[in-house]
Amino acid sequence: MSRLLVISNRLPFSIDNTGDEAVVRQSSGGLVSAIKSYFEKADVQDEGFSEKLWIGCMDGTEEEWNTVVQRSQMPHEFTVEPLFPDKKVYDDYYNGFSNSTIWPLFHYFPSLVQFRKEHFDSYRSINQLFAERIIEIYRPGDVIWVHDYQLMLLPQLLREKLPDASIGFFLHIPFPSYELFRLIPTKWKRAILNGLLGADLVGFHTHDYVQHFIQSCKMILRVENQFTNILYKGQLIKCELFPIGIDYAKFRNAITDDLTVAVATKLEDRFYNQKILFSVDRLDYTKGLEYRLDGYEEFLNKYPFWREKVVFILNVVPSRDLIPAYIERKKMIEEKVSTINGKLSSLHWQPVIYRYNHLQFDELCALYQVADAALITPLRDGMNLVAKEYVASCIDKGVLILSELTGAANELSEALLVNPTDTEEVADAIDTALTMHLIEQRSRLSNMQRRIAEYDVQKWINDFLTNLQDIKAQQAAMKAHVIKEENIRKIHEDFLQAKKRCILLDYDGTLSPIQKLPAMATPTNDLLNMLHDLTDDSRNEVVVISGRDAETLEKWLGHLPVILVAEHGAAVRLKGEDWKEQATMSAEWKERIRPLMDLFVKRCAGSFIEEKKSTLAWHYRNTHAELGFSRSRELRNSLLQLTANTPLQIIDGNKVLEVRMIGVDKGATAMNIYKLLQPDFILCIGDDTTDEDMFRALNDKGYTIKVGKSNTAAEFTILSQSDVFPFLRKIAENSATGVTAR
Ligand code: GDG
Repeated sequence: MSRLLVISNRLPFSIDNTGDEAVVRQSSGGLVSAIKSYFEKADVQDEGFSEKLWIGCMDGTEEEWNTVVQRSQMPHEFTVEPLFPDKKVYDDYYNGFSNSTIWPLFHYFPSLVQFRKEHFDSYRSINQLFAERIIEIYRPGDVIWVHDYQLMLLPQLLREKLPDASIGFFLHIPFPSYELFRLIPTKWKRAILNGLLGADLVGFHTHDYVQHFIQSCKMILRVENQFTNILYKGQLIKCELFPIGIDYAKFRNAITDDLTVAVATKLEDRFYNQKILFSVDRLDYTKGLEYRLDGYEEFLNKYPFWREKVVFILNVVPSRDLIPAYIERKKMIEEKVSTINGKLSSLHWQPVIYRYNHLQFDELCALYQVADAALITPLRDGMNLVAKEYVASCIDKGVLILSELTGAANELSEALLVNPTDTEEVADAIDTALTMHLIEQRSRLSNMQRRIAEYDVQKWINDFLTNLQDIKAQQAAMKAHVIKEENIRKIHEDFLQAKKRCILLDYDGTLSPIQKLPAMATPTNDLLNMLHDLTDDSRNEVVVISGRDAETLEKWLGHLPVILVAEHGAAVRLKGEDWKEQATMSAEWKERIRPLMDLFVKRCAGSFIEEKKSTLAWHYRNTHAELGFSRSRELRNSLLQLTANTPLQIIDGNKVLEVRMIGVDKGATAMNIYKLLQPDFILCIGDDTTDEDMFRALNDKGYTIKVGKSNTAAEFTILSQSDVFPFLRKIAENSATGVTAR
């Protein structure tokens, strides 16, 4: 049975040195809450894992850890693998790149972002440290699940050493829009995307984050995607949304838990004649605490009726208190609390009760249960578990006021959704919440509770792991098509036995790599020599079948004894003969099509028209990736209208739209050549969508091979254009052997 390796920056504990003896303390935070509940609850056997390991950093030294562990109770549900990085490197990685670059940028605070090379270098070193330890621990069959923004380089570092491993990655914070992501220096942003694409499955909280990530990959790495699948370095990678859930049962069970009931009763007694407004967050500028306080102050000013009848319990949990932006924030919040309390308190009433501390679980649940409303108003939040935990804890009353800028707002639509910076809207929402009829409160709560109960943390984890398994299965199915040594051997055998062989080869993307401009794809000497070797054997007929015009093919390959097919079959040059056009066409139609293509060249910078004898092509490979694609769809629609009821067809190629006469395609042309030559061996290789016609026509007659991974009618695939040459070389060598043997 396989093991589950969960990797996160920190382990879910810290060493507390404040007492007489150092002890291990549980830490709080969204990621820890989720994974810990899963680990504590899940029956190891049910989950299909023989063991669960949690790998993460610990502060202090290994010796301290060993001493503390002996004294403290460690979890028995999972095995802990602590890492002890160098303090300075860790500081630059954690307080530096992770929390002073990625965190502010991904939460839309570009003004707080620092770009420092030494921070990024340390980020890379710590990711490398994780990679080394995981590679040591890894056993084939293990499932590796990497968590969060501190470890975005790790999946690729693992992939390089463990090419077959199942690697999942989940980002707990937002993935920002491309406009923000592109602010990162080029080398680093490429490294981050490349790092993440080392995973088989990349998970996010919301659809928007998935789309932002795919857009950045397309714009920066120029990768291709099919819906939420990305093809990268020959690997299929799935990007999917998995909105994180909570341990619903744990919060429901707390309702009857003695300790929690005792705290809740005390709170109710203390505030028996007051409504309770509650919030709990880590201290973080993303949580919008100053705006929240402004909104509350505005509420007390706009609705003075509520003075002395409401109290706001604001619990802030210490976090990242070495980073200046956090220290400043704490000061600002504390000043604001003092101002509100100073201005509005009476002898019997204090409007804000502020705590800067960690709450025990029973205290947290009791506060959730007694609060008449929760005020959860981050300026940005990947998801926000507090909102879900509050809803889960409500018994027969409670209103959630939630920022629309949290991931949770997508699922909790019955909350009072507010823009956190709009203090008047927040003030009004507090009033609406506190005056809402109980029937309405319960109806809103029960809808949200049903949803949260259904997709709890257990479902979230299972869903992620099942998707990871599925994508591995899809990759395996795709790999089945990838040509293997045994297939190549069989092709060689058939080739050597054949008396008449026909080898049909597409040019761009097959014999020659795709270039920025068509004119740059001139054949190399190696290619010419290889074609020459192939044609040296009189049993071989080599056909270069291309979308290029006859003039270019003649210039580049005309001296070789090969059959040349130009413009997908519009013109053919048999061996030793002149070019023959397959259909006599007037070029008149081009005059109607060209103005439309011209218009699109103007509307899409980087696109250009290629005019061939019987084809007009609009290329968009050098354009802005998304704009180019969307303009190509518009142009295609306009062309379809313009060519309706005419003998013209539109061919959707690889970053090119072509217009030409119906009936001229590589499939029909390949069939004509087949009939003419009557070979007993056929090998056909191509990369483009236009080559699919040829594969379909020849599939039952010989070997068809597609270059690149995507859906194809061909029997085999070769992963990259650079692999075509060695493959053909092998055939050419055997062919030469054949010549010698004759
Ligand atoms: C990140 C993303 C995403 C908080 N204070 C105490 C305490 N907590 C627990 C809460 C909750 C968790 O910590 C906080 O989770 P959030 O989701 O609200 O926020 P982040 O820590 O920023 O989490 C976030 C999350 O990851 C999961 O993917 O939702 O968007 O930023 O579970 O209950 N627990 C206790 N005492 C406290 O004082 N016991």
